[in-house]
Amino acid sequence: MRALLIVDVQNDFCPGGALAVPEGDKVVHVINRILDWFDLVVASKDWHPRDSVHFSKWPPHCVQETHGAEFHPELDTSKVVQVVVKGTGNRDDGYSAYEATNVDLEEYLKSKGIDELFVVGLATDYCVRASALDAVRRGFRTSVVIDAVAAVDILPGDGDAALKEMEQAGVRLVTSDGILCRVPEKGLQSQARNLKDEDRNKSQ
Ligand code: VGL
Ligand code: ZN
Repeated sequence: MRALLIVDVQNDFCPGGALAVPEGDKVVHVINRILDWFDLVVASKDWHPRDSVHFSKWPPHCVQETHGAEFHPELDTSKVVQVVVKGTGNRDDGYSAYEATNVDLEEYLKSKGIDELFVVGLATDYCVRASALDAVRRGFRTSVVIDAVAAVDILPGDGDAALKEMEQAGVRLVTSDGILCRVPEKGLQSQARNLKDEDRNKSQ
């Protein structure tokens, strides 16, 4: 059973928000496009109290019950069966959805028979990274959909470095096209090669 984890696709992480990820909103339509492929869809929210030591590192963002903490208005949440909230205490924590305070995400997913998790959302170099690494540690077959994530990139290249780190930890990097074709892209390439070989054999 396969689940999609939508990480922090909230107004404050999108252009115009308090901690905007460059092109953060580009992930929205990609996520909407792949939703139907999953048995279960879960979404996380960064959900901070007004006063948090987390805000000594970051501009205040995703404060509980504010507009900035709401999902992006175009995100299709109709298939989301569980919202998990994290970063809810006055601590610098909650980068991983597995640190959610309203639900034990690992227990929840395992109780639903989920063994395969696809991670999308914001931001590649923080909460997507932490969530995907935690998923691997907890024994889920884990993939990140690389065209459905975007990075803060405080230093240029942070997002790419995070993807590389995740891959080295055992996370598979996939694309939404790859998912919608239901075969990995390498598979497509080798299929194309086989076809060409067949053509050659016929003409010989
Ligand atoms: C995040 C920085 C601070 C994230 C949350 O969702 O990636 N990044 N809080
Ligand atoms: Zn935060």
